[in-house]
Amino acid sequence: MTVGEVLAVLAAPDPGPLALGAGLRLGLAGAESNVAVGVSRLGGSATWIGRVGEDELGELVLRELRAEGVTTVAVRDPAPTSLLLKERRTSTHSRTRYYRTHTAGSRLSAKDIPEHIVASAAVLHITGITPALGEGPAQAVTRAVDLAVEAGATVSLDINFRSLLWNEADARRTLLPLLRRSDLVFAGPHEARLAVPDADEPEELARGICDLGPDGAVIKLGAEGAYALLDGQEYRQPAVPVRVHDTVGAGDAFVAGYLAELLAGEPPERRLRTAALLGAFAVSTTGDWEGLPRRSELGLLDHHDDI
Ligand code: CKP
Ligand code: MG
Repeated sequence: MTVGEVLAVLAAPDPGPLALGAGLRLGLAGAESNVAVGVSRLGGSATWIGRVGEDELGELVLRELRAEGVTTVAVRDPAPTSLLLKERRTSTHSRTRYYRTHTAGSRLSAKDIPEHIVASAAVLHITGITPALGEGPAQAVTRAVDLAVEAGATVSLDINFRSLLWNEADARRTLLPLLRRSDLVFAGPHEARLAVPDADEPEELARGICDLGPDGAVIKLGAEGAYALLDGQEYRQPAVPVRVHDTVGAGDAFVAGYLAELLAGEPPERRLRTAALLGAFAVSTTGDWEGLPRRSELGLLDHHDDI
C-alpha cells in the first residue's frame, strides 16, 4: 500500500533538447505509483491512494494503474492532474521539469486516507516526495503512518529527496519524524546524509539511520549495488551489470523488488537480489516503470554476460 502523487508525464523518445520541439509520448510517473506497479508485476498486491484531477490526464493515470493490477483509491479533484516533462538530453541523461503546483495531488489531505484500507495493509510504503508537496500531503502521509503503526504494519520510507520541491533543511525537519517511526528506510548516500549528516560511508549511514529507530536501512549505491543493515545484520548486494539507458525510476524499481519479496515472505538475500534485478531492468529500458519485469522475466537478467 502506498500514498502519493501520480503524475502524467510527457516524455521525449529521442535524445536532444526539448526546446527545439519533439513528438512527446504521454504516460504515467510518480515514485509511489512506480513502486506499486513494480510490486504488482511481481505478483504482489498493491494499492495506491491519492488525488487526481477530474481531467483527461487523471483518467489516463488511473486507467494505467488499474491496467497494471494496482488497486486505486483516488479522490477526484477539480484542480488539474500534475504533469512532468521529461527531456532526454543525451542518450544516457534525462532531465525532468515539474508542473505540480496548485494541482490535485498537492491538495491531498489527511481525510483522504481511508482508515480500514491502511489498517489492512501488511506494508505501508511512503516517500519523501509527498510531504514535499505541501502541508496537506504531509499530513496525509503522517495520518497513513499513524494508522499503519497502530495496525502493526511495516512502514517503509524511501527518502527520495527532490531539490526541485524543497531545500535540505525543510526536508530534514519534515522527514526525520517520519523516519523515526519507519521500520525500513531506503536512501541514496546523499539522501541518507539528510538524516545522518556526520556519516559518510554506507556502513555508517545505515548504522546512523538504524540508531534513529528503524530496524532496517538500505543504502542504494547505483552501479555499486547496495549496502543493507537489517536487524543488525549486514548485507552487500552487487548491482546487476547492464547497459544504462535511463536511470530515472531505478530507485523505485529497487524498492519494488525488495518489497515484493518481503510481502512474499522471502529472506533478505532474496529481497536484495530481486531489488538489484529490478533496478537493472529499470535502467536498461526507457520509461520510469514500463520496463519492469514480471516474475517469469526475472531470469532474463539473472546472469552477467549481456552487458
Ligand atoms: O528515485 P527514482 O528515480 O526511482 O524516482 C523517479 C520518480 O516521482 C519519477 O517517476 C518522478 O515522477 C518522481 O520520481 C518525482 O516526482 O521526481
Ligand atoms: Mg529515488
